[in-house]
Amino acid sequence: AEMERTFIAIKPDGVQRGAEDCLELGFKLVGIKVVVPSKDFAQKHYHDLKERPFFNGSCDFLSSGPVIAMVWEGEGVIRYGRKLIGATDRQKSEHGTIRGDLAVVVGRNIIHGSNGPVTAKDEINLWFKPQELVSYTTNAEKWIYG
Ligand code: DAT
Repeated sequence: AEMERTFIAIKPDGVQRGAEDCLELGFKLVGIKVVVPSKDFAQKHYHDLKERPFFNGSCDFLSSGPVIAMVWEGEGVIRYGRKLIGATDRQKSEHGTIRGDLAVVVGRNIIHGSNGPVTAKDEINLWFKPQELVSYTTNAEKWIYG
């Protein structure tokens, strides 16, 4: 598989509930920062949902407090990240997923993860400047990738 990068964010409810350490991926963290997104910024992040009835509410919510924004790197990291996060609606999330275990209602679901390579690229560009991302090799990589 291709080495890829995904954008993951702990949303304001996840930060307030102390879920910031709930991500234990065997992947490489290449960018992280704490931001309070403006409403305008949240609208850019959720632009795909512009026509949906919950668009405004989702943007208000995302901009309501600190978000922990991250970029993770590895083979298959986009799909694996989504799997670990669980379904949008907590009721449809499996046990052992972050949303399945921690979320209660659909609009308050703790965490965001890019849903594919195109959105991952867009979201990383929106949230991070290139110089905020690092490239490095971990000692574990030769064991992980062979
Ligand atoms: P995801 O966050 O799983 O990628 P999405 O992109 O479809 O899901 O929606 C983005 C956010 O919008 C989601 O995390 C919570 C909110 N949302 C989605 N569907 C909703 C609904 N039916 N009612 C209320 N909020 C919703």
